[in-house]
Amino acid sequence: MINITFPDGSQKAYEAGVTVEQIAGDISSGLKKASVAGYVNGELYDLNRPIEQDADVVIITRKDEKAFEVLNHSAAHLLAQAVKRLYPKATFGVGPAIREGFYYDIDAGETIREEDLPTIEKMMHKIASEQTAITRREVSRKEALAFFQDDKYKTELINDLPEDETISLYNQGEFTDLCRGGHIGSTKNIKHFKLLSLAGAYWRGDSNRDQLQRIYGTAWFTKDDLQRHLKVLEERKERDHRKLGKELRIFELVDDAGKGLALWLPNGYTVRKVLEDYVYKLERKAGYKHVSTPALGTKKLYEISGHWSHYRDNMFPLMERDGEEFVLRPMSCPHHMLVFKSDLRSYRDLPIRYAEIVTQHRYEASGSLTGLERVRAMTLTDAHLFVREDQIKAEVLAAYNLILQAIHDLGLEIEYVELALRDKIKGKFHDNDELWDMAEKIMKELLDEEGIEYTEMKGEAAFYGPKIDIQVRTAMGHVITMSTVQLDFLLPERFDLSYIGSDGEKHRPVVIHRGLISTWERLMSILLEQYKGAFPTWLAPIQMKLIPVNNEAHTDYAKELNDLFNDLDFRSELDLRDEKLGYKIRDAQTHKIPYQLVVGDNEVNDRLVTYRKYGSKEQVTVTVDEFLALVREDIRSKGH
Ligand code: TSB
Ligand code: ZN
Repeated sequence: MINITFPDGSQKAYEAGVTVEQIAGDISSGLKKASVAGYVNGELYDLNRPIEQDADVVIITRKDEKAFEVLNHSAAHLLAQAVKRLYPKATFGVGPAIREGFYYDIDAGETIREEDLPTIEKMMHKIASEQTAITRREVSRKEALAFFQDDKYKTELINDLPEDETISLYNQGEFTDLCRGGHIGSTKNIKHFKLLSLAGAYWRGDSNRDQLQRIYGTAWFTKDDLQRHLKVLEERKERDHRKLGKELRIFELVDDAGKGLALWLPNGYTVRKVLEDYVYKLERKAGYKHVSTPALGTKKLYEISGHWSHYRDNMFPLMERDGEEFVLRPMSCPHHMLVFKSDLRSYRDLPIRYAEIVTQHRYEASGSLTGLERVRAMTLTDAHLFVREDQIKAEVLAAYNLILQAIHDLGLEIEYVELALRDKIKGKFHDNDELWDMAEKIMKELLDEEGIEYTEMKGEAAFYGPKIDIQVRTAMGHVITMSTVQLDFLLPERFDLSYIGSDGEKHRPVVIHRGLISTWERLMSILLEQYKGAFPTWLAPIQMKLIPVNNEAHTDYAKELNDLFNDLDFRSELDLRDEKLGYKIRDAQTHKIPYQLVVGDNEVNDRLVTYRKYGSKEQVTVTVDEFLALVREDIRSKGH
């Protein structure tokens, strides 16, 4: 007999070999039905895995988040089994559960197409209806290697497992997978699922290795939950910045221009210009000085900074002409170091904050490029702050708070704050442990002192130091970095920067790298998705559209208004196209223009404005002055 202890402290004796499912059933039949897996002494256990010794047991039911993960992980196995039946030559990479579903990386031996997904899904349903038990078996490393001897991916995974790791195989019918578990007991429990999409994925995320095909799907416990989720996905598609960017004529990505090299169209450029003015003013007020430096630099500059040895994979290849070597810059920090060095500095001059809206180029893997979200040519709202050691915390905090203000002004929401630290991967980070320890300690202390909640991410630091990254969630559901504050003791040393202290001696400043609101590219992708393309008035490319009811009778007055609005720095346009009124109104509507002004007899005769605000059905008639006042207030408040 073994002793089972429950979360409330109560205990009960069972025969050794009892399962979580039996224990749940012993408590109530309802619990048995709702149970999905269990924690046995903290380890995830399948419902049907025997418990052999005394244990603390927590039953995981459908309501728990973990249950969703278990279900989706089992759905990934079901997908692999179905693919194997349809493509007998298929081998598999990894197939985990993810936030809203699952995926499996597949080498099918031939190309799977989007149109094949329904067939695969049908096969999954067929296998599910076979009601096969999903069972676990622990094996030795030797057995595991023998079992997967013809499968190079699984063989590599097995060889990479730590020596003391228990290796387990999961079996369902003719299909067996290398897997830690847990799983859902039987294929019959996987009923409500859908395959969603197909993408390319490199084996182990390494662009030098095999390209596999990744099938994404999602599985739920009830039909209703699945339907609801599919609806959310549909709505998200409507928000996809790639779709909106095209419809609203914000940007284009054209093959002949180059992958990840976006063309900004007039509407997009206008928003960008407004944002640029906004950033310039915000930074000036906060004590930043603006500089401008070239997009091209010498190779030597990047050798000094360390980019050449740590960041070269992300850089476009070297250019050479008449014995001179150039690189297209991936970052502006080296230039800003030189700007700092261009003069003698005293402790009284610090902090010095150099800001620049920087166009830079990075060679991102082609598979990772996503609309405007991840591109190869980008313009960053960048700054480098040169500070004394006693100023570090105050300046990091002030930079962080300025970021919060900008994010608030833009109406965006932070998903979470991440503290990106180094790990021991060779070559990726500079190797002065002392500087790393110091920088990481300061960042942690600061976040703790300020009560800022954060998630630590090892291995995500910049090569020169730790970063506080502010993360947002995109409409498609992935989390990306919006803003960043980074602490750097390395570049000041490499560039031999100094200032004269109050003691008359030379001292080394510290550098804080700061990205305010990301790059225009990434920011635009986030804004489009956040606002579904309906920009608040202060950002809207066109703020008001004037539409005369009758081109002959009403044009003069409409033109007069349009001139007045433009003179007052509003972005106003007059629609004089030879089209029907209804068409023009619909057109202004599809372009999500904040104010739509229809000019007819009434407006002309009484010198009035009749407007309709985007998103409202109501037509409002006011005097010109009233209209100006309300638009001014709308712009001033940034729509808040
Ligand atoms: C902040 N040297 C620092 C700078 O001083 C730097 O470049 N940091 S960074 O590498 O983290 O990049 C800054 C920001 O640029 C990121 O936080 C992210 O918002 C944005 N960004 C990075 N890569 C891309 C890309 N490929 N496409 C669009 N935006 C990007
Ligand atoms: Zn920098």
